[in-house]
Amino acid sequence: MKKFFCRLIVFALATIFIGGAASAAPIPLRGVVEGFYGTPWTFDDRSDILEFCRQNNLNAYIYAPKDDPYHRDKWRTPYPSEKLAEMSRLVSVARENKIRFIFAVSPGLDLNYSGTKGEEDFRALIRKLDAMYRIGVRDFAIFFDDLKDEQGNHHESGKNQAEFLNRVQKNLRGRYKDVAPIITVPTEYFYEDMVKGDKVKPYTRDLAENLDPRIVVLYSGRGVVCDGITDKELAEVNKIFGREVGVWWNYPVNDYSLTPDGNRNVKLALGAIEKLPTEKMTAIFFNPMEQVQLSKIALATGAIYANNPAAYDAEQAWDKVLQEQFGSLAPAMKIFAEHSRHMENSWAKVGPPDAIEFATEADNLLYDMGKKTFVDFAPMEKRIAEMDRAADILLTYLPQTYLAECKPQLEQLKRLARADKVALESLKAGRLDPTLKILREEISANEKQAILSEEAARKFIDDVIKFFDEQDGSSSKKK
Ligand code: LTM
Repeated sequence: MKKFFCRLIVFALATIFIGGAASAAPIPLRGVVEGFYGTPWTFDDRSDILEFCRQNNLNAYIYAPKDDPYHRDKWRTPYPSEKLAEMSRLVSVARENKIRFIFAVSPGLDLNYSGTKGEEDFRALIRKLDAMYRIGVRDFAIFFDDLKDEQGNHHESGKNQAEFLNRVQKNLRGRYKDVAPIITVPTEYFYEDMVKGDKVKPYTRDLAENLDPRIVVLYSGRGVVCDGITDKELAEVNKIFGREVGVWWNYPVNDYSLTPDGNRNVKLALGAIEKLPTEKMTAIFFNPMEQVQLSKIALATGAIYANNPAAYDAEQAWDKVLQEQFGSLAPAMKIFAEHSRHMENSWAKVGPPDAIEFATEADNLLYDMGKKTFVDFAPMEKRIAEMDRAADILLTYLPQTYLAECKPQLEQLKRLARADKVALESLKAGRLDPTLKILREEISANEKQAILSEEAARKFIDDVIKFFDEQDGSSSKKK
């Protein structure tokens, strides 16, 4: 009997231990891809991020800034000596922090695949990678994303690209025994672009069929910027490529416009990473914002996710990270960040909804007003006052490095709080205060620099104006 109990305990402990250990398995390759459009990070930003990666148990960084001319537009041109020297220092910082420094080139805009020009281009690319090898880089990536023309077409052959990538990989790994398998992003890099109906499109099919199975493929989910990836979706793409693909995750990147006027970087993505696969994955890279300090909120939650996907709880991780990064300013920062998490336009949708409680309370309030039942204004009053106070606290006490990244957004938060207050007072008084429309215009004018809380604090202003407009409409009809 004693023996039986001993075995039972050993079995229970083993189950807990093995079960726990299995679910706690980190994604093997996990890190940051500096892959956004806009002003590339500086040497100091990158050094800071490499240290941040170590502190958060991320193990890789991909150098792929779209607007570094030597990465994409002028990919054939070697880095000038001072840039190379800077890169060399960066590679040392990565090594000191035990972070894999992955150097990427995006040659797809004008790469030749065959003939004399093809041969010259292959040599030019190898020269570029060799220069990086000499300064200590051992990981390389060749990206083919974003090559579509105005009509949404691309002219790449999947087979040509695969053969090109295979040749690069063979050349490098033939000469250097310490170079890791290369990483790529295809031209059709999101699921909805890989398939037509229930068929894999020819480009993706040919790429997948011909690509060396050791080459790591990254993709961005159902869309370019999308609302999560399920385990099933990931399995589907694994099947297409006949390997475990990795993820290039487009949050918190904010280099795309949220409004038709084309202004980028105006909304900050300050939420947690969420809705990503919980089962086995080979690699994940988070694409950040130009705003390096504020990117760390989402990146740190991404690190928690990548170190234990099965146990990840986005809201919990978000709270923890805000506390760690902002200390006594965390409560104010949480209010600000709550109004700036969701990114959505006609083709992009990602991030938890903004200020859910504010939005729900505002809707309920207007509903009750419409029904002419008892309305309790106090909770909303408190919420708006907190918003205003949070903006003041952050404008006063945030360190300059952070403030430089979010002053327009904090000032806009303050404008929203002021207008929301006038909106609420109007509801209380039963008539629209005309200053609300002036405040709304001021907010709209500033949306070229700063957008927040479109479906919560910002919407409340429109909804209240509409409420009174409708009332005026129905009372004039009655007359
Ligand atoms: O997502 C990928 C693979 N490529 C580009 C990124 O460089 C860009 O930052 C994001 C977000 O706009 N979209 C892309 O298509």
